[in-house]
Amino acid sequence: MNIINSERLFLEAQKFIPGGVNSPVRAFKSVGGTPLFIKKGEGSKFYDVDQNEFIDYIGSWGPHLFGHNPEFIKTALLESIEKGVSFGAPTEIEIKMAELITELVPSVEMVRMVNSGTEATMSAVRVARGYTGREKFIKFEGCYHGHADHFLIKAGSGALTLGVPTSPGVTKGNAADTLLAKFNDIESVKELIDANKDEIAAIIIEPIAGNMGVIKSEDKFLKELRTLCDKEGIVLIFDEVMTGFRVARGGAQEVLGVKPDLSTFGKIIGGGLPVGAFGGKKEIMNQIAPAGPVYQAGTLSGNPLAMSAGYAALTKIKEDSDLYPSLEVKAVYLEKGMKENLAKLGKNYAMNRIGSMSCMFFTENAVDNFDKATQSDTELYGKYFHEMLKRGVYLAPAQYEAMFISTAHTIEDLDKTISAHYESLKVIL
Ligand code: HOZ
Repeated sequence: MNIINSERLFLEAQKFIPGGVNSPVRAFKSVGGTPLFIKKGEGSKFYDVDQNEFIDYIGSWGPHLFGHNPEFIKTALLESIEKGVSFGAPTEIEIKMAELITELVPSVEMVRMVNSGTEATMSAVRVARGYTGREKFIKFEGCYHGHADHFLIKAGSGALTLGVPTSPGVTKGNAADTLLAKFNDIESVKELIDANKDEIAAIIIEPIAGNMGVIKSEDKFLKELRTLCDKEGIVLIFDEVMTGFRVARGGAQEVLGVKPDLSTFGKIIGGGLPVGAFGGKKEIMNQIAPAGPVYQAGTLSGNPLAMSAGYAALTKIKEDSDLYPSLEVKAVYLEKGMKENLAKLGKNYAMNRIGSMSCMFFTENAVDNFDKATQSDTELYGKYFHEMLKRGVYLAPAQYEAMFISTAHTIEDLDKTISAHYESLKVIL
C-alpha cells in the first residue's frame, strides 16, 4: 500500500502539532506505523491522501450512523450556512433540538447543549456537585469520560492505550475527589459509599462501556447501582456519549432498562459535528445558570450549524423505523462471519457486541470488566490492524475502542470485511 503522502504529511504535522495529531489515538502509536491522512468520506468508505480506499468502521468514533456525508445532513448544513455560522444569541432550532432529545430519551426532561462529550461530562458532574452540595464522585476503572482533569484517573480510550490512564498534570486535589470502583462489581461501589458517607455527589458510568473495548454492564449490577443512588441521595449519570442514539433510539438506558438522573451525549447529536449535551431531571437541570447558581456557558453552545445537522440526524432517527433493526441485521451478519472465521482458525477470542457497536478482544477469556479487557494481547491487535488496513478495512487504531457499523455498510462491504478478517488472522496467528 502506497502511503507516501501520509508519511510526508505526518512529518510535517509533527513540526507544528504535538505528536502530529489533534487527538492521541489517531497517531497509531499503539499499533505502530504512520497515521493515514484522510481526504474525503462517502457512505461506508473513506479515502486517504494517497488515493487508498477503506471500508471505515470508526465512523468518526460513532456518530456516523448513516455513513459519511449523507445527503440529508449536507442539505441541512448548506441551508443553515446561508444564514450565518454563529451568533452567540439564542436561535429557534435550539428549542426544537432540546424538545426532540427529551422526546427520544424519556429520562431527559431538560437539556443543555455544549460542544463536546468532555464538556458534557464535566458539566454534568459539576451540576451534580452543586445540586447535592457534595464534592466526591465515583467513576469506574476503564470508563472514559473525556479529558477533564478529574476523569483522567484510570481512564480508558487513548489514556489507557498510551499507558497514561492517570495523566500527569492532574492535581492531587482533583484526583482525591475521584473515587474508583470496578465495573460490574457492586461491592466495590458499596465499599466506597460506606467509606465516604454523605460525601458522594455522583456516580458516573458508561452503561455500555466503549472505551475499554465494548463491555455491557450487567443487569443486576446496573439496577443495584440505581437503588444505591436513590438510597444515598447520589446523582446517577450515564455517559451516553458513544451509546446515545447509537445502540437504540433511547440509548443504553433503553436497552438496559435503567433510568439515570442525568445523561451525557456527544457528536452523534450533531450529526458528526462538534456537539455535546447533558440533560436529565428538571429539578437538577434547573440548578444551572441562569436558572440556578451552577455556572456553565459557551459561545458555540447550540451553534446553528451543529444544531441543523443534529436536528436532521435526530429527525431521521425518530422517523426511520427500520434504522435499528437494519443495523442489527448487518451487525449480526458481521459478527457471525467473524465467529465462523475464529472457529475455523481454532480461536475463541472474546467478541462483545451491542447493536452496531462491537469489539473483538485478543484474549479467549470472556471480557466483562477492565482487568479482563487488559488481558488482551495488544501487540497482536496491532498486527491485525495493519493486515486489515492492507486489505482495505479501517478499524480503530487501538484495541480498547469500538467498531461501528452504519446504514451505509453494504453486504458486499461486510463480506469483504469477513474475508479480510480471516486472511489477516491467518497471517498473524
Ligand atoms: N477518544 C476517542 C475514542 N474513544 C478518540 C477521539 C479521536 O481521536 O477522534
